[in-house]
Amino acid sequence: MTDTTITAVEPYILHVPVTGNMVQDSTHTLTHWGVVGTKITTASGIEGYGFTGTHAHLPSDRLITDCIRTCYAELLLGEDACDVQRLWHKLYGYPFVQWVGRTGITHLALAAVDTALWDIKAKAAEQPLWKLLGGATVERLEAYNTDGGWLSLDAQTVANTCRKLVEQDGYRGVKIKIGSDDPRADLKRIELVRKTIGSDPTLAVDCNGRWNLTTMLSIAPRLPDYDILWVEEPIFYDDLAGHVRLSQAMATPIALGEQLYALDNFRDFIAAGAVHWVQPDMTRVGGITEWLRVADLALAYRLPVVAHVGDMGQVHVHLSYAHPAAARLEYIPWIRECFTEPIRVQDGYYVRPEQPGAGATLRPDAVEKYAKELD
Ligand code: 0YR
Ligand code: MG
Repeated sequence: MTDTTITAVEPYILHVPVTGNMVQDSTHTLTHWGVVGTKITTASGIEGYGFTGTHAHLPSDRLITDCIRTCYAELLLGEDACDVQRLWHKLYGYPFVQWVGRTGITHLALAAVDTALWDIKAKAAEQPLWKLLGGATVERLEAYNTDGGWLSLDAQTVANTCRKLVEQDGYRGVKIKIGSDDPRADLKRIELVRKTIGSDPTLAVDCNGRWNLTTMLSIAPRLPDYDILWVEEPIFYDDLAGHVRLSQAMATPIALGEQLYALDNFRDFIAAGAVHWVQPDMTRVGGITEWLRVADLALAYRLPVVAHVGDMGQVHVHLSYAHPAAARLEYIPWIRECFTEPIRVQDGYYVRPEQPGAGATLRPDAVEKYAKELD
């Protein structure tokens, strides 16, 4: 048996430039994606990697690595990395840490650790994670592309880029950002994109929590004209009652989940009928362990799961191939070059990974190029 006793926990921070060096949605402006995580070494020499995703703001990224270094590491050293479920609860339930953060920073840190543990478990089993989780439940996992739809691009550029994505690159679906100060301008943007890509490809829109119920209700009746697959984060992330009212009043389905931290939050939204496309992100919900619970919950309600890719798909491709509720997966290519097995989309479908592990193993040259100091 491979000795997977944990001997070292070493956090890291990488800042990797985004496409075109700057993108905006209604709520965020970013120049880099933060790959903030940890390497975990075991007695046998197997190294696990796991990370969360941030908007590459060094002071807040360091809160995450500090949590791993100063609180979680001592709970992990000497433990068997393969006891993933037990260790998740040991860390999550650690009273001192839970007191200061049942969600937020501590949860992003937990996601990095949990992923590294799953990575070790899969490497020890010499299997890609999707295989360890029980095998692929679909032949091909559809990818949809978000990287052409930024709010920082003018409507014509978005429309042209989306046309290229579907006509040349083979995507069957795209997502564009909305949520500007002028909702009528957003409607024009949606109209132009739909006209440009034609009626076949799916078109989703993402408001990133920016609008209120009144604004959203004012444009909702127009959305069916453009055959919108879903409206994502239409109003503020935690407004459960607002989402319930919106889902009763709007014909277009609602997608959300990238800002929800725990199984309990998903239970509330799902049970209330406030979400149709369930979008857990393993980098936010405390890792793979909790993501699988959320996906099981969605399955119990027969709702489709479309992970939000805070990991840019590196790990979610494994989870989505393995989980029967997963319906498709977002694609954004920003951090591919950091990994020994970068995600790949061919003819609109994700290529199934082959390397043992969870897909998070860093290339040394990427670390060299993008690493930031922890102090
Ligand atoms: C960039 N995907 C999202 C990015 C993305 C955000 O701000 O973080 O747009 O997370 O909403 O669906
Ligand atoms: Mg989103």
